[in-house]
Amino acid sequence: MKKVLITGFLPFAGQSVNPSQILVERLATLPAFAGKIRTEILPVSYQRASDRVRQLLEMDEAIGAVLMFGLAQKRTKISLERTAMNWIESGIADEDGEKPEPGAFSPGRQLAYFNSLPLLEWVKELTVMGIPAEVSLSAGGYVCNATSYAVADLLSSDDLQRPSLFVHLPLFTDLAAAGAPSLSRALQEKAAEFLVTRMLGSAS
Ligand code: PCA
Repeated sequence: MKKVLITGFLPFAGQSVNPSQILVERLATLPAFAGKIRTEILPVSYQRASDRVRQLLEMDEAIGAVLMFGLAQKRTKISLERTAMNWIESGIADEDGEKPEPGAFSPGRQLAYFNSLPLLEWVKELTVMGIPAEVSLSAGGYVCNATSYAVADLLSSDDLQRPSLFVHLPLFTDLAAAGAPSLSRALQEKAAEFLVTRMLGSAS
């Protein structure tokens, strides 16, 4: 049985929590997924996050798919990212103080990867479950996109044809400022479980 590698991110930019970390740590405790998932919380660092996921994928051949979560605090829906771009462009530094000029993350490599998992179907299923969800065309130009790109680029040259998916999450409503974009923790937990199940079904 193939496992799914599931990643979240540590808090960044002075925030005290990252919902992706909380959701991933919760997934690791669920009996339904015991033995089927490997979880990891990544630092919000271009270099260290991509090095770590690469290391995990190279270390563990039982990993058959990768599901990554991160925070997109201006969004109100669970966003399934269609693309992973070979581009960094952000107004803020990462947690190592790196703030590269806009440019390629991996110079000379493919410009972008487009996800061919059935994202629209999954969005429809989530919507039927009462969970606001969407396909998003860009994961932005910061560490989430770069990490997603690093994984897609690595897996593209891998014989195992392992799929990956990046999912951006809104803030939890109970942790967001009044009126700020958010989505309830309960719905985000349900969405995360659904996506793990679908990725387990897609693992190769
Ligand atoms: N969100 C950031 C990086 C870490 C996270 O959770 C992003 O969208 O790039």
